[in-house]
Amino acid sequence: MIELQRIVLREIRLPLKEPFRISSGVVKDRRICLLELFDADGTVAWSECVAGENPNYSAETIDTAWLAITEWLAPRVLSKPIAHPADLPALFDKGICGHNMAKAAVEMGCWDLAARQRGVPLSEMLGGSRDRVATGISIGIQATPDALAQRARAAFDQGYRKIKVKIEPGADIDYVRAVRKELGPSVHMMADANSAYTLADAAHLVQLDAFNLIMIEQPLSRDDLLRHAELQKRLTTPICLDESITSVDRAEDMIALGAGRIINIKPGRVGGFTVSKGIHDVCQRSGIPVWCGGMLESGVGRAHNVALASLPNFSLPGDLSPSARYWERDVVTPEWTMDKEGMVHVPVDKPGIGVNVDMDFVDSITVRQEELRR
Ligand code: OSB
Ligand code: MG
Repeated sequence: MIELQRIVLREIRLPLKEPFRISSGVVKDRRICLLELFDADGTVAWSECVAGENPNYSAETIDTAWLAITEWLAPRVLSKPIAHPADLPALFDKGICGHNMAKAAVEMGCWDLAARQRGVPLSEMLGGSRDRVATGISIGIQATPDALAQRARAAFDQGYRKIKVKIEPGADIDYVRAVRKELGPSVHMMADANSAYTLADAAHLVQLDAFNLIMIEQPLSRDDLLRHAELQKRLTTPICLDESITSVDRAEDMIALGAGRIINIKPGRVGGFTVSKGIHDVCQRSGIPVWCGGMLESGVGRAHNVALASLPNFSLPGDLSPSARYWERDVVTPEWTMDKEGMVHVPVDKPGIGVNVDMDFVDSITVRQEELRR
């Protein structure tokens, strides 16, 4: 039983080691919202809201999420006991449209809390079955094909098991060709367009079929399921959807329409772990592989993603980079590391998320804080 007494919201500033550029925008410093949740029984849990500074990936931002959590979501969880975190989507969705990342932040915090109350790792609470998860890297758009190829080479040599490169019109075919040439024919490679194309670009995108990519992620707009189905008919490369998949229903629609053959699950995008598990299960029944995407999370968000990625149908490497890829210093101890085989270890011997939040460091980079009480 969860009986939340208070939630502390913090906004921290975490500078990226280098800017991260995708087709829809660039990030230099992350503004990250962390939640600290306090139960009546003394249990304390953590979660991270993955909304960005700007509404380029989805409609949400850190500021809309802050509003949604303080005004609409926190009051619902602070006012009554919750038997199980899986009950939260129903509690949140009644009369509150959208705001999936805000909902996910509260819901995922409650999963960590419930796991800690039971004394089990979050991965176990979620139904995970692995103690190591394979990791891929996501490389932002670079100035030249050669610069991208050098980045990809360094990442592969570090052990990453999947190399994803961001593409956009003007930085696509030549860039992917250069990476494939550098890495050789057998390395798992993919491209992510973050909705940069339209169906009118189909003939152009067909050129990517020459590079044996394991998938192309989100080529068209988020709402374009029918057009993705049309594009998939023309491509041999499997389409993977990211931005488009915001619910279990939408995943079923993708499968029914043939709009994609793989799903990138980001728990923030779909409203939390309950829906993530639902999508995972629907895909498993339909033979659709899934993998865990990333949103430039700090070590708190990473913990939640690693736990989710330990479920059985997460059969492709996730965007689960270790702390040092993005941060000079992460907010958790121990920091997240990747072994030489490109695997991140699931903290299966610790309750909840399995890492500690470095409070002194968090305090030193907190720029806004609000306490919400019962
Ligand atoms: O489309 O997967 C994406 C980061 C921000 C917004 C969207 C995306 C990404 C990434 C980063 O690809 C993956 C990571 O966190 O390592
Ligand atoms: Mg993506």
